Amino acid sequence: DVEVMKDVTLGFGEALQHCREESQLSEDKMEEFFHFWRDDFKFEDRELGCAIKCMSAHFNLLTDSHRMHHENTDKFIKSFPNGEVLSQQMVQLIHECEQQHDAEAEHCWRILRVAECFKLGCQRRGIAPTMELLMAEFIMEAE
Ligand code: BOM
Repeated sequence: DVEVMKDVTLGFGEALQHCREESQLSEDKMEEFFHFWRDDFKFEDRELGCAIKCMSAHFNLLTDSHRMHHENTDKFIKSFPNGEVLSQQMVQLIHECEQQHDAEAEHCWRILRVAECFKLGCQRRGIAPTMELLMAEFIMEAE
């Protein structure tokens, strides 16, 4: 459900401010986290992987080995309206992506690859939020 994914993205994206400094992600590389869903978004910067790692840690979504904490991630997604309709699917998808990229030992690079795989998986399943939906909500929140 694209509406649920929109809310989860905007909620998750709130950690970006906390993580910019730690991850060395410059403002011009990604001013807002929802650009992640743009069709032309490039998964090239290790710093973005570091930022996603930091953002996940901010919400307690990582284990000691820097993999997704299944229970906490399920709870996090369920904390959004109708989150329960997507939580299992999202946890499953992220887990499959982690398995695909398990050979990458460097955490920031691995998490960047997992994020790219997650985005592709969401698009295939038709649960990726549209930019129109994200922009509209983002502007409303800012006002
Ligand atoms: O293996 C480390 C786990 C990190 C997974 C990161 C995948 C998510 C990419 C960022 C997109 C976020 C949108 C919503 C977040 C839901 C948790």
